Amino acid sequence: MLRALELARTPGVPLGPNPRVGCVILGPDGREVAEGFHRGAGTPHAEAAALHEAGELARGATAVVTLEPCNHTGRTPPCASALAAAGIARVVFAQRDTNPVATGGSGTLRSAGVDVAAGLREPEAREVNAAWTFAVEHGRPFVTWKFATTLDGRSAAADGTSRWVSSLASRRDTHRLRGACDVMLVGTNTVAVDDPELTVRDDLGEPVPHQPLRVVMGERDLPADRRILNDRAPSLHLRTRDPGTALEELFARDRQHVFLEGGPTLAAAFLEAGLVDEVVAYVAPMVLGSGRSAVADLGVGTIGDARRFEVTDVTVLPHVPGDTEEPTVH
Ligand code: AOF
Ligand code: ZN
Repeated sequence: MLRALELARTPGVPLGPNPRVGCVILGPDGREVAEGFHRGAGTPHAEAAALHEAGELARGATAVVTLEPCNHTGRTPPCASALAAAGIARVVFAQRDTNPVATGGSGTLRSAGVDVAAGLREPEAREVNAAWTFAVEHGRPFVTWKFATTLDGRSAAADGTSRWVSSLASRRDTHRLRGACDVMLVGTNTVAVDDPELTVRDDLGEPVPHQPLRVVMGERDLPADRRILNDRAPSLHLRTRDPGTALEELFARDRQHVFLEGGPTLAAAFLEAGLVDEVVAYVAPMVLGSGRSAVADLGVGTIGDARRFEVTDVTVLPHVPGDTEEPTVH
């Protein structure tokens, strides 16, 4: 299973709607006879890749898979039946597949006389596909809210200036995090005021190959000259102000991880709806005493009603030589 997990994590697989899955086939003497992993939506599943490599050696063998074999004909045929048809005697998998379209592989395998064991190294397998797992289990994408403030929680000075937010270290960090998501989300107001491009760029400012979908939500029309509508990455305008509706639409489009980069109003809407799952806060070592708050009024009047989170990680972002901006803590 450790080898199957390693296969699932093979670098270079493009981020897409499908989970990353690894599979190892062991002969009757316990030695590996074949292995495979999934290379992205539309390509063979891990089990199919391993069965292909195993050929006749699959007969009487054990398949070790990081995810329960699928039970459906989607972009590819069902793996549960393929494993049984190939003569696999035993399947050991880590994570149960609760994806409604694919679930039920264990039952199909058992009915075909295959011995099935579940749950080996399940936490590691869930971690490989954390966003996919969350989305399948909650029926909506996972939401990471990213924002930057001063020590006193201001995201811009009274005159609207906020240039320190673009410290080189925090910008690099943001691009890294954006690249791991499949949606970047802002409101129409941010697009009107800041006109962000919202692409993932390398240090030379060039867009990287994988670009998350750039999404603007809000009922207002967007002027056609906005950078978010340029052709450097795909973009989408969702004409709703309701966070739940927006997430529903994104889930329907197979999106699993939203990077929320909007301003105070959008942040407040998601927090109020209880739809922020993770927070990435860049805190600059400066105090303004006035200026725009990072979050609009949430209707919290007493401390007991505060929205609370747990600290999981604190990193001091090192100052990049030559950068004139202040260092930030992430
Ligand atoms: C994968 N790779 O190795 C396994 C998957 O319609 P499809 O072919 O895109 O199927 C996607 C679903 O199949 C996926 O969400 C998961 O539930 C199941 N198993 N998927 O992409 C694999 N074993
Ligand atoms: Zn499959």
